[in-house]
Amino acid sequence: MEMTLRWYGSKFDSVTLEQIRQIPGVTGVITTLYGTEPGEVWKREEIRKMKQEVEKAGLRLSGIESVNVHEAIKAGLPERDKYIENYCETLKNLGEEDIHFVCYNFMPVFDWTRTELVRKREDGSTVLAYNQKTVDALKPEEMFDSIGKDTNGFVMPGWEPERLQKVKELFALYQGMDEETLFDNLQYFLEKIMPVCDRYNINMGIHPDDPAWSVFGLPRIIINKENILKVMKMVDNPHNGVTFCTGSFGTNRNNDLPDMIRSLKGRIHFAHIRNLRFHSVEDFEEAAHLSSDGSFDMYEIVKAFYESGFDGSIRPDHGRMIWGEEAMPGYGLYDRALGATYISGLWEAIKKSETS
Ligand code: CS2
Ligand code: MN
Repeated sequence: MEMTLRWYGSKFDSVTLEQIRQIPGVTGVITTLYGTEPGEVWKREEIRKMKQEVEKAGLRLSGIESVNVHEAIKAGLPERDKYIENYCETLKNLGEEDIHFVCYNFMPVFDWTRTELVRKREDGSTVLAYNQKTVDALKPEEMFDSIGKDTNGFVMPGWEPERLQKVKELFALYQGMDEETLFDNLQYFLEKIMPVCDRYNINMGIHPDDPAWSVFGLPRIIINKENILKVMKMVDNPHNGVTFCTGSFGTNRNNDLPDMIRSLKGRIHFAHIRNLRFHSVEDFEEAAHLSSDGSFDMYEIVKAFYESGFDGSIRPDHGRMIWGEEAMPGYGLYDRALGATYISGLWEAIKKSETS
């Protein structure tokens, strides 16, 4: 297991590599080439520059989150082949620069969805939160406004303003699409990229849909145990793996997280660990990582990773905003650093009790 932090690059992140390096136990970062559009080929020189910057700070570039999948691939449009070719070219360039892990998602139109980015908690900290009734009362384009206004001036990945202009067009692509078709489109994509992954030893990790159910009537498939196992089987290659995000799969209270982690043994290449506090099944907020602050048993979750021999990277997912920090919502330094050391502590304790 390697402990990492997500880093948005020196142009976009308020957190520096020097700060990340001082978090005990954190040895790597997960990053991406911000500013590239889905469908674009990543150039080797740019990948190399990014990697050198990270390594110069004494950290490892542990993987990419994300190489985004072009909407034509998800929607199965005729031009998808061109974009899949570009995706393969990007994977090849990453492989040649000795980068062997890539996270992506297969959610139509939207990445993660929250209704509040600064919900105030009783201790004065603020967190991202979700309320289904609020979503039900919104039009998709209004979602961009509500996400856009609370971001502390940061552009939220997945909610770039360019997407707003296209939101209606994008919705039209998925009109009437059922889940089976989305599975087929994912299978088509995976089958085409696996030879490159085999050749360059690249592990792909699909990120679950967040929240793990359909929003605004769009089809969503990476939502539960049955569906994720189906994806593993339909392209049965260890390079076809999962980014197991506890906060995303965990939005659905029927998902038994430790059981899912165990059932995906050998196929989880990356872990996002975060805790949620539920007020009802339709209203939750992102808590501190500790079990005592939310609704998940973090000890059981980390134990399931440990016992299934997980050897990929872990990153503490979203944290609270605390101590007056100004950063991208969910991605401040302080609470994620607390999360990283807490998860490392659980890991150490589990490891020692297993071997004693
Ligand atoms: C992340 C996702 O910030 C987050 O919630 O977990 O945006 C994640 O990076 C993407 O869905 C993966 O492609
Ligand atoms: Mn996640």
